[in-house]
Amino acid sequence: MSNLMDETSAEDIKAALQNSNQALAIAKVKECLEKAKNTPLNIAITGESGSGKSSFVNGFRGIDDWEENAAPVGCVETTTQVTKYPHPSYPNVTLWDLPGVGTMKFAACQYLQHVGFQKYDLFIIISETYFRENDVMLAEEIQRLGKKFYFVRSKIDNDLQAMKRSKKGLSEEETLAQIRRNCIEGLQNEDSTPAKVFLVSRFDLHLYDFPLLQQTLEEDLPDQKRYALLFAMPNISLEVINKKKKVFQDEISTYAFISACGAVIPLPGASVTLDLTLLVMITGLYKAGFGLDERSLDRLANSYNVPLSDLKSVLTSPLASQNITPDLISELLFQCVDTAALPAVEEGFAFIPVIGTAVAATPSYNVTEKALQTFLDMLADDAQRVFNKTLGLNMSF
Ligand SMILES: Nc1nc2c(ncn2[C@@H]2O[C@H](COP(=O)(O)OP(=O)(O)OP(=O)(O)O)[C@@H](O)[C@H]2O)c(=O)[nH]1
Ligand SMILES: [Mg+2]
Repeated sequence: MSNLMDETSAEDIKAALQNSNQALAIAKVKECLEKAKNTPLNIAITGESGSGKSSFVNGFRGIDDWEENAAPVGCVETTTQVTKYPHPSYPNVTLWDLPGVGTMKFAACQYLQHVGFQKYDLFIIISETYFRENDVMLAEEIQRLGKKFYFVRSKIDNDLQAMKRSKKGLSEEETLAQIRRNCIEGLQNEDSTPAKVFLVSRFDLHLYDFPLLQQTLEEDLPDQKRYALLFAMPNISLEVINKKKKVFQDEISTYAFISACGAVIPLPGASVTLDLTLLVMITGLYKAGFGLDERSLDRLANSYNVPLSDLKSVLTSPLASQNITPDLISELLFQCVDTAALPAVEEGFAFIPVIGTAVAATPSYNVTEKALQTFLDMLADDAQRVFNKTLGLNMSF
């Protein structure tokens, strides 16, 4: 079954089908997908005043510092409040902008109680120079409380600029290695294993260690939260786009199953019945997941300072460039699936009591599966084009 479905749910669905209770099976599948979509992920961002916490919160959510819902950046007055910033497209993913431990005049354990450490899945500790005693104590306390932490060294673009100006003759790689070494040495004590430090520029998230940070967080999170993170991530690499595609791909059979079970709408001119509204919904999920909806494209254009019209000019799929409606979906269905070649009568899938074999034999299932695969390919290709356009690359597909 789907990536997003736990074993207990899969068993419940099987049992419902074995009892010929299709309505219950569909309700269960929908419930699972809903649960996966709403899995909360809470990321706490902490660090000294001015280290770039709010900028990181914005960059991570793929929004510009000057947007309406942005965390205020470059403020003279440091906030002592914990502030919540939900992701604009995936509000189940929240970044929490915390005051720095140094600004609170608390010991690490009191600080963590004060900011309500229980609600966070992980902590990111940011510094624009090197990590201080406060940061190390905070990390130890986070670990003692059974949570994970990650050190981020911010404003790497500034360091690289400064190195160029200094005429010391260090290459970019040598400069990065030196910064990394300095940070790690500062964090080391006799009995600790070497810390990992991720070098990041808020303005170039696709460069340096941000992709590695994203991958590390993903690997450390349990399944449901991993998917929540993946979809909230800006498309900072082709790999991220491919990972999103893979998760959607693994769900196709589940969606096709629901569509075939809930096959109430005859597709005009064809011998199959489909749940077209469901296809509209799923294709909408793909579009939003790849950041191809109007709001996400607009945010991307703002963040990278590129004209929105340039980004839109590379979209080739009508699913990306137009509103997704039942009419558009059925039009595309006729283009991508040979519906006329399908048998006129559907087999009753309730008689075969196992998911997969039960429904996979029906034309509705086959049409939905083929259609979703084609729609997914179209949208993933457009996401790649937009990514390449954004970075000013000239890769051909
Ligand atoms: N060049 C560069 N500047 C950055 C980067 N990240 C943040 N800044 C700048 O650093 C300054 C402080 O950034 P903020 O994000 O406001 O820092 P903060 O940690 O939230 O600050 P407080 O809320 O005051 O504690 C702003 O002028 C940002 O534009 C970065 O990666 N590169
Ligand atoms: Mg701030």
